[in-house]
Amino acid sequence: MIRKIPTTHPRANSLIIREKLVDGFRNGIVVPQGLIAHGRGEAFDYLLGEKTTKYAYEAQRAAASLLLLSNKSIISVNGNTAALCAKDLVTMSNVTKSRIEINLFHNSSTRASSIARILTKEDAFDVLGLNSKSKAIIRGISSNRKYVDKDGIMNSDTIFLALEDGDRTENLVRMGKTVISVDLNPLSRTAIASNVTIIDNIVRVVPNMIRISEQLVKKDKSYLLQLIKNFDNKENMHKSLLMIKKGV
Ligand code: PTJ
Repeated sequence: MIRKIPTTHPRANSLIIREKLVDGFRNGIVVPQGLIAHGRGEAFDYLLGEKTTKYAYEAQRAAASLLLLSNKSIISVNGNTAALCAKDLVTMSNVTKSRIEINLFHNSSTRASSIARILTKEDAFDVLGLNSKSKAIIRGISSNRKYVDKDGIMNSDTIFLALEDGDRTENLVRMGKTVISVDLNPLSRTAIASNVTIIDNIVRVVPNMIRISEQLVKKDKSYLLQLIKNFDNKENMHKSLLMIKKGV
């Protein structure tokens, strides 16, 4: 049960996010390490003014274009993202025609099943990452993140992920996958290795991605291709970093 936060509290949004994660921890969705990881993200979010910057928005438009143009896109879900935005992730998977795969750093079949349950409750059509018979291994990764679904991440062309471990991101890019990451830390290995890096909070990114995708899905393929061509990830990340340095 999520503790009620008075909406008049000056830091209400931030406190509500914390409560969702604590609730997710109590329900076996989030690992204790996920609470620590959130703290790191929260500090960067504070420096970004807790809002989507125009650079993050540009990255989201490029990311939505890539997902819409992909044939086999996947949204990778972990404990934190499930606790924070399960419903929106399901909507985003429908709008962008991406499949959902659960992929955990701290692997546990019980937790994966609990996460699948909340996604299914939000009307997820299918959730990958649970079937041991469909398991494939990404070579070169020591953590449990190496276990992926052979019909999902292994066979995908584009992967949307958040709060990700740098080893897996680097390996996925090496395998020729197009990686879109959401990471509030522009200095993380995931942020640096990704093809499109969204420096923003996952709680704002996913609703934005839904709105942007709903608009872009009506556009021609050439429009989306141009949007991707005009996007420079390194420059975009650099500008986000400057915003953090200067203060928004
Ligand atoms: O559920 P599991 O087992 O897969 O575990 C997930 C965690 C989060 C514990 C695991 O992936 C982990 O340890 O992550 P890291 O390596 O600490 O990376 C988390 C990154 O996400 C950091 O760079 C944070 O700044 C960033 N981050 C944290 N919260 C958010 C975020 N980025 C966007 N939105 C957030 N809300």
